[in-house]
Amino acid sequence: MQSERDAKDRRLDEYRVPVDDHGMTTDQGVTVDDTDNSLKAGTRGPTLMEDFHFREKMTRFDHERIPERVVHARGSGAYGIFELYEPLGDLTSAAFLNDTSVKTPTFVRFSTVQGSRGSADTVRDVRGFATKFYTTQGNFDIVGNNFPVFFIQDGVKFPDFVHAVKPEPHNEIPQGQSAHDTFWDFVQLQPESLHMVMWLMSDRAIPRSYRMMQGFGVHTFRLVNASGQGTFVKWHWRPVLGTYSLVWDEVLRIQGNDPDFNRRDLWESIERGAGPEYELCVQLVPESREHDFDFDLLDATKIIPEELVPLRPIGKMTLNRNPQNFFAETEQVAFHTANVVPGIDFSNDPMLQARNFSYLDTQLLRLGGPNFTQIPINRPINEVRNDQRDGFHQHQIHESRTSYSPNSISDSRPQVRDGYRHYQEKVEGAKIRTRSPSFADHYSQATLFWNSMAGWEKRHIVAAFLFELGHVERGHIKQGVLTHLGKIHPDLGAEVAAGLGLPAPGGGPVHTNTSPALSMTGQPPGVATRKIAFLMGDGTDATAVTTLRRALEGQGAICEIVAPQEGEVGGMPVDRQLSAASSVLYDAVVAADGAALSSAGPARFFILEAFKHGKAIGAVGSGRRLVEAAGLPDDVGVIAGDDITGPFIEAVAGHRFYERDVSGVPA
Ligand code: HDD
Repeated sequence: MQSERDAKDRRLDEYRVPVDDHGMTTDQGVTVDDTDNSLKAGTRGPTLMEDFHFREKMTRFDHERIPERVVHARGSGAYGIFELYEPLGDLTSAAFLNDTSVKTPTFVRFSTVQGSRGSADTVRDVRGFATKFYTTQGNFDIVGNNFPVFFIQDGVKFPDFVHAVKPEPHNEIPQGQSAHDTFWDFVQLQPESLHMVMWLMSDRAIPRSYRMMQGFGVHTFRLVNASGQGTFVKWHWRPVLGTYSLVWDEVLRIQGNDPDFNRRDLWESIERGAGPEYELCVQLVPESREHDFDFDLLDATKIIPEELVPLRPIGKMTLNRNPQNFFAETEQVAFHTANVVPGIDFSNDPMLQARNFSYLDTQLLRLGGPNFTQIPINRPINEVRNDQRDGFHQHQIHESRTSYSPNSISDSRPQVRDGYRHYQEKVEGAKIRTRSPSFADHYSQATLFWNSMAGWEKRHIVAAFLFELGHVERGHIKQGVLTHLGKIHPDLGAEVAAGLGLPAPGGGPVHTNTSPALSMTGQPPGVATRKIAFLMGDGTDATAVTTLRRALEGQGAICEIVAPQEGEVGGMPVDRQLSAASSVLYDAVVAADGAALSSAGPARFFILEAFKHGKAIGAVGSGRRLVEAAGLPDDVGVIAGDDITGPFIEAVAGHRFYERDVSGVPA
């Protein structure tokens, strides 16, 4: 846990209700003597209207729910701090980007997009990565995702896109899935979505952890320095642990075993004091280079390849504190792309412009009126002073007699010198409803993504298309999507077509450019925070287990002992009983007993399933017999021996053995 308390944490003190032994009162502060029996006329008589405690308790309960977010309803939040590496005065006047001694408090909410509040975490979906910086100049939000592009180019299409991807209106099916007709119908008719769809079909859409995924502000924003000079900027969050994903078959099983998989992982990592860290990086483009690219910087369906404009790390965010109340903090937090501070401004990206309307608008409904900015999680750490007044749930008592400007009675006035000044961009043009021709190319970057994938990434993408299109009922929609896939790359079109039993769509010549940064290969290896299951029973060699366990824990891994019964095994406490555990909740498995477990079906399945998902399998002592009994083929990442410490740790650090042939594995 963090040692010093930041400004936001201290500010929340006045709203905190401590956990203490207290007598119950009504909302009016009147002592309650009985909350289990309503006031009745006689012991078996009707309840009386005058029972104000009953009425209040029931009314408050009846009104507990607020509308869930129209998208990104399912989320998890955490507090953190942001530390700047070096002052950026040449680029921006934003105070928090100029003073390296300041630790800026942050609150982050991660989310899925399609499903409702109670949906499972590990679905194929985009993940939200929204960050609120509580700066001394007010709140600055980066409302980003874990993909750097979006489905549409103009925000006016957002309701169409969301209606298409959400559960279908007649029966509200499917939940947490894009594998249905209306989504793919939108895709086939709106080819601007194709680049984003490639990301969605990749393993990026099933992150191992919120701690192991990138974040992107997506749009081009603008930094403005004290002399009023602007520089285009794209925001990137880069996880220090690297970017890692699950595999599809695994996520389907995690949904049943632990629907809160990502949420729990984030929470537990912070409770253990091993909260995630992300570097904030920027891609900077001087205004003079705005038109130097073969795509438009204002088009949110395009990346700036890192090979063209490298990432510059500017600071680091560490998430170090869990919220104390989910509703008060994580549910009520309100992000908004237009929450910017002096020195940060917008570009004319039409999606960004639309978002700058939508977020405030949606909070007015979701949080019940304009005073949602006074909800503790949303309040800036600096003072709020203006002539905005009244509305539902006004909490402040404004003593001033004037709420208009200018006035000659009190001193409320705009702050001409330090105030937020919008970037002075010269704009002219006819009023037209049209899309810029510079937004017209929908294929090149989808092709770039495909070309940049490793073999296993391509195989997973093809499999994802097959799963998704396999759930589409209408043939013409599948055909429409296939035609686009052929244009992205003939191989992609042909492979998906083969799986669907349809003719290959063909496709024109495509470029062969790659952007190596798009592939998830070559991530920083690491054992820290990986979860390892030790399958143990009465035949376990405790010494071998202890040696390996110490080495793994020394590098920050989390080891759990899984055994047929609770209690102790080999002198060590059992963390999970085998029937309540599943291999999909771990990153690697060590078979530590063969005598008792090799005849146990669940133990053999555990090993086989982990193998299928590309995980490192270790075997110590008689554990070798369990691996043999599971019938594992002799393959990479299956490590048995008297001292497996070095090779096993290396195998865990590499995350997965994607090249394994698991097509014959029955698990
Ligand atoms: Fe959005 C929520 C991210 C396009 C309108 N969006 C929302 C959240 C994230 C994003 C992370 C959840 C915030 C939280 O945790 O409370 N949205 C994005 C990204 C986009 C994007 C990265 C593309 C670059 N969004 C987008 C468009 C519109 C919206 C084009 C509308 C014009 N988004 C909303 C919203 C939500 C929202 C309806 C629902 C709940 C909320 O705002 O607070 O206003």
